[in-house]
Amino acid sequence: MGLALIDGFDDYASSAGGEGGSDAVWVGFGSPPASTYITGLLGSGRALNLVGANNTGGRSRNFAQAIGDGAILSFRFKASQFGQFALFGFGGIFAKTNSGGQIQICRGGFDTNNNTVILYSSGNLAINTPYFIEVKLVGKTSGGSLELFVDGNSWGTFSGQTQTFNGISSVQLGAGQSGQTWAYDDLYVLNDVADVRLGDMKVVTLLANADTADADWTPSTGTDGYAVIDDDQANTSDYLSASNAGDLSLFDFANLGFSPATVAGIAIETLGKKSDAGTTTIRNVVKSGSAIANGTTRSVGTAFGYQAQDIFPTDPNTSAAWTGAAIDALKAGIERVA
Ligand SMILES: [Ca+2]
Ligand SMILES: [Ca+2]
Ligand SMILES: [Ca+2]
Repeated sequence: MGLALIDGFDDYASSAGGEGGSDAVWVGFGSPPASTYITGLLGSGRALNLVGANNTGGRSRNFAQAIGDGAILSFRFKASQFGQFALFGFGGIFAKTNSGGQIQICRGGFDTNNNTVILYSSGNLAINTPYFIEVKLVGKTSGGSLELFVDGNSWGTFSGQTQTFNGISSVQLGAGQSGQTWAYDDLYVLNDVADVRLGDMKVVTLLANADTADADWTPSTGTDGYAVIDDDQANTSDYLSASNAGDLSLFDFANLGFSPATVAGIAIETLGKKSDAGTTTIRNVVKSGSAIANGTTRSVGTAFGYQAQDIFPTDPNTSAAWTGAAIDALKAGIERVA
């Protein structure tokens, strides 16, 4: 149970299709919308702003781990216009809207044709208005269930066959017709419908702002490690490198600047590559107090790519939920494992 994916869309490279851009993890299919970024839908950070190309195209992101039949998708959303176009997909359902802003959730593939509507929303979305949408899905060929929430209110339920297959492994985002812009922000997925819906949450991105005593990785320029990874928009023009197994660098990160009522978890995602033949594995590391938590050890390829996220739902120092103070004090970074 817990978080399977967090994406605040804040720190992708300015060129969505380049190294470090969001298109590397939100992979286009069909006639995919163009990925651009706008100011975050709560007024800070960034949001993914998809510019429609074709209603049968979208962008898809897989979860790091399979999450079984039941999950909850949550995200903030704003559209410039509605029509009979694909809004989001989740497992084997997809949602479209009519021109009045009603959400219609279908069983079938990510397009607008020849699919069975299984849920008509009880309310209508308005254009140019941010909403927080939650979709609680048991995705099965029989015995499934579906509930749609908008701004915390139930907008409809369905029980029965929700999908043409069992299981949920990815989420898709659409953008409607050419010229329409559909923006997404603060997206997260809970991997079990038994999880309590977290509701309207904000994803905050913190950047490294100081080195620590653990400083084995070498900056490509200058002497401060943090200074090559503190990019507000990810870039690969400067970077850290490590040659030896066991090399570890941990960094201080900027403070939140506010006191969160609750913290559902933190995620670390690394953009990296190797420059030589042979096995190269790395892992993300979080240090809280004197407690260390390691992410999954993963191989890196020869082209810059994002590693799958490591999500730490609890503070390793307390085994309880993170507090704002603990996040402000944490150190995090990267270890070369082999
Ligand atoms: Ca954001
Ligand atoms: Ca950099
Ligand atoms: Ca800090």
